[in-house]
Amino acid sequence: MKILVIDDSKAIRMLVAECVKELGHHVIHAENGAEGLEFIRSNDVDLVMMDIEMPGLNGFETTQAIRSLKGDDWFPIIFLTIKTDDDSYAACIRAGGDAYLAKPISPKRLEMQIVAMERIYEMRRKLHAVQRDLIHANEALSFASLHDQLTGIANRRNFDTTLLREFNHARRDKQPLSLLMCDIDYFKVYNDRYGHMAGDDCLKKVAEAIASVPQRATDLACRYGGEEFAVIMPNTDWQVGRDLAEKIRSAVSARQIPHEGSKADSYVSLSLGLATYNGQFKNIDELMKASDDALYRAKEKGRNRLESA
Ligand code: GH3
Ligand code: MG
Repeated sequence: MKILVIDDSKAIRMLVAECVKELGHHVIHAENGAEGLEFIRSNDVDLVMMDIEMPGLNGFETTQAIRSLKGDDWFPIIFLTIKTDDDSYAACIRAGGDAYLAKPISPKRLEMQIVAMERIYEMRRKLHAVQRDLIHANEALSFASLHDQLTGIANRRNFDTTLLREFNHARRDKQPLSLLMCDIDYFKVYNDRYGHMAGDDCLKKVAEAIASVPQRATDLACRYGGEEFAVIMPNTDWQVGRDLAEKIRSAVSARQIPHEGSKADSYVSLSLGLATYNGQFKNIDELMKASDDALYRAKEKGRNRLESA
């Protein structure tokens, strides 16, 4: 443990340091409350042993300052005091102390007090480790709940909540909102020819290509389902939406993923449908229907192209 000893008496500090070092702990000295507080402000400590009567801040004041500085980051504080009456003991505990040792200090009691505090320290360390693991597990869970396992981009659930939120923003702020639906051409044929594993690999590359185009933090590329992708583009008008959609189509073509069974191109290609909300749709279903209809037209017209509403 890293033990901070705050006492204006050098003799006491030396005595404590000797005992503590023998137990294999690291000791830091501070001559007064202000110096101890300064150390704690920028360093981690595991245990504080502190005199009560000191020039400047006394032990109680220093303890209160430490507790308010550290908030939930608790560590034990042991007072070293000549006052052993009940009132002094109560004052120690009320001030935020955890134990006290009477002066003159008995090395044996000091040692045992540290052993007892070490047990609490160890429990606290384990608790922190479990807490850290829980935080990581929570982060991983929340990422998994919003991202597609295969491609790593946003999933359908993420799409649904984001589209609804952005639609409401667009309606309230009277801003455009573009929604692009993308579908891989002849993907069933691709799977049949190259196998399901190669199909999965293709989906990953296509997702990466699609997600590489939109640059704004508010844009969201999603795997809508199967071999269908969607891109939500808030504050994006029809013309800019079209430019981005064309860039997405080119980005996928540029990956040059061979697709011998496709009648649209010799490489994997996308058909895309864009719709831009400008106040004309009552809800997201109408916006989605408009981009779906545009996608359908792109398929009808021969695939590997963009159609927009
Ligand atoms: P179109 O050009 O009209 O879009 O035809 P298509 O073959 O792409 O469309 P269709 O809906 O007929 O077939 C989609 C295929 O996508 C069928 C399905 O097996 C495949 N697919 C969907 N999800 C996955 C997946 O996660 N992995 C793989 N490998 N294939 C998938
Ligand atoms: Mg398809």
